[in-house]
Amino acid sequence: AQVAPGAVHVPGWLSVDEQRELVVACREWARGPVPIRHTRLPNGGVMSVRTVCVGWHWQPYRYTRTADDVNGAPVAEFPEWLAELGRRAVADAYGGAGPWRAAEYAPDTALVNFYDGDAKMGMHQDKDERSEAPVVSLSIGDSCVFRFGNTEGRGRPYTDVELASGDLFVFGGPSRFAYHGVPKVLPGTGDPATGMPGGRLNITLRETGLG
Ligand code: MD5
Ligand code: FE
Repeated sequence: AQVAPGAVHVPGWLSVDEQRELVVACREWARGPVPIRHTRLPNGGVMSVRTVCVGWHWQPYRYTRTADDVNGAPVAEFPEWLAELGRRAVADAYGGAGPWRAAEYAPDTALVNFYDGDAKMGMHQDKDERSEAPVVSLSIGDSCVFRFGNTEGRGRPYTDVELASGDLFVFGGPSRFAYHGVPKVLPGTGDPATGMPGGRLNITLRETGLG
């Protein structure tokens, strides 16, 4: 369903098997070479979600190849199968008619966010990428309330959408730079068969636009 121009929600896009494989991959990335951690913000705050990056390391508010703010290690390589999954996501969400051609989608970073029952993400824009390419978002585990806003500011108007395990969301075109956040996770709503015993996993694929 189109939530706004370029913003498409595809419920139940991932099979339980695909979700389980992604959980295994994310669990491996969470161990290293850069361990998953709560990101520290320059203003002294600490994010409630835990994040591990693949391909490029996001630190507020830039991308680097090494995790200078964690252990200095180079981040894990971005696998080709994940780029292929991203192209399939763009193709299925836009059906050949959206703001981006799936064959030309070449994500080079994934941000893996783990939310426990109390974690939230405040309203923000993703603008550290030097690319207009869409962001592909995959949700696994507990459902959440996802707040999709506007490009002007953190306030109204916004639309609250429930994102459940297996859901795909693609943000492209005019929606790419909209404010958005996760005001709450809904504990106990996941399917243990995915390998997530509790909490929510979100994987976002992006093009950094960096060489
Ligand atoms: C999440 N993650 O559920 C979300 C999914 C993040 C983040 O927000 O920055 O790690 S990605 C949602 C997103 C990305 C790019 C644009 C828009 C939404 N949007 O225009 O609404 O953990
Ligand atoms: Fe974001």
